Amino acid sequence: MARVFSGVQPTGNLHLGNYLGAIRNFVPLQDSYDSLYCVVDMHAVTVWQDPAQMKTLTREVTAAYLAAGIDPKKAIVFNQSQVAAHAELAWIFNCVARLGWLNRMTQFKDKAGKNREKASAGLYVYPNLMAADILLYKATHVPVGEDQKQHLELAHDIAQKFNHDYAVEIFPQIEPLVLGSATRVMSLRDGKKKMSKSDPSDMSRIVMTDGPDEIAKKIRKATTDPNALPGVEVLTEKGEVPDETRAERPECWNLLGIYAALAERALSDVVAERAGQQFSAFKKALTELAVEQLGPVGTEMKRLMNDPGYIDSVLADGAARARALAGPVLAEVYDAVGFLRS
Ligand code: AQP
Repeated sequence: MARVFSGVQPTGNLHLGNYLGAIRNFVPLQDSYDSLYCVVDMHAVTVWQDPAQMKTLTREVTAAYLAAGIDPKKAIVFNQSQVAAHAELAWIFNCVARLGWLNRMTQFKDKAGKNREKASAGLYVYPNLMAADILLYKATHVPVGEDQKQHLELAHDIAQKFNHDYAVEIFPQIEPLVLGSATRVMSLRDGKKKMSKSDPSDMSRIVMTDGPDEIAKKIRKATTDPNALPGVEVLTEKGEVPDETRAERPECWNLLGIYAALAERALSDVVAERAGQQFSAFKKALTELAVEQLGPVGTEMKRLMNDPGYIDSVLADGAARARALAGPVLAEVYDAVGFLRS
């Protein structure tokens, strides 16, 4: 069976973008793929994390996976730092990836900002660790939001260079699975910025554990423009939003996209239904839908968070199963590299 790997960082503020762009899409895959879903705590510490919060936030991502419908008996659910082979393979990949490749990564540029000299070395080699996460299990399919596509291309290049340099066929081709219609959910305050955990404004994102009142308030206050909702005539023949059209009303298209994704309907269908409507009415409908879809997931997350013993047992079981898969692949890699093992 083909294998899927994906991960989410335990950096708090899990939001609608993480849910629609990644976590929700993991669920159906567990029935058709051998699946590993990781809480990537080693990625999280590439920027400063409060040690007093890390364990809670690791349990929170695990709770989000389970509450969304991931079954830990079918999929392997674990946190990265419990499987040392991730770091071991990442070191090999640090020696395979070229500086020129890493210099092109836009996420490093965004996260390091102007103060590049002060960024951690870990943040710079983050994509190499991500390549190791996937390739340690010879995973071929990686469900992610659109923002991770560049990192996956790099992982693919690392795999191919390793195979080429060591004249082996250890690593497979990697295919990104950018699924659903909300592959890039934007901030509720600024439709040109992606919805993000680290945005200083809480009003920019709907958090997975937000209750009905918080969801209603955030949607009511979401930035919009004074015009009514557009009709299908502005869409392409395939029902897509042309880039120039999106750029004219980014907040409007973001809310329509969120509605379509939550309802699991085609965007063109939603646009046809809502054409000419005022934002006040549309925001009410969007609030109802968001509360209906997210409410049960948030409630279940909170219930699971009250049972840390159970969550830790899921992670321990997942880590043991992950180590059993990772060991032979790392041995194959070390052999190819020529490391002496006694
Ligand atoms: N806005 C988004 N729309 C769609 N998908 C998204 N993802 C993140 N933001 C959006 C997807 O969520 C998965 C897990 O992401 P992560 O935990 O690695 O964190 P991130 O991408 O760093 O998340 P943020 O919110 O963007 O955090 P900060 O603020 O730290 O930059 C990935 O599959 C990602 O594509």
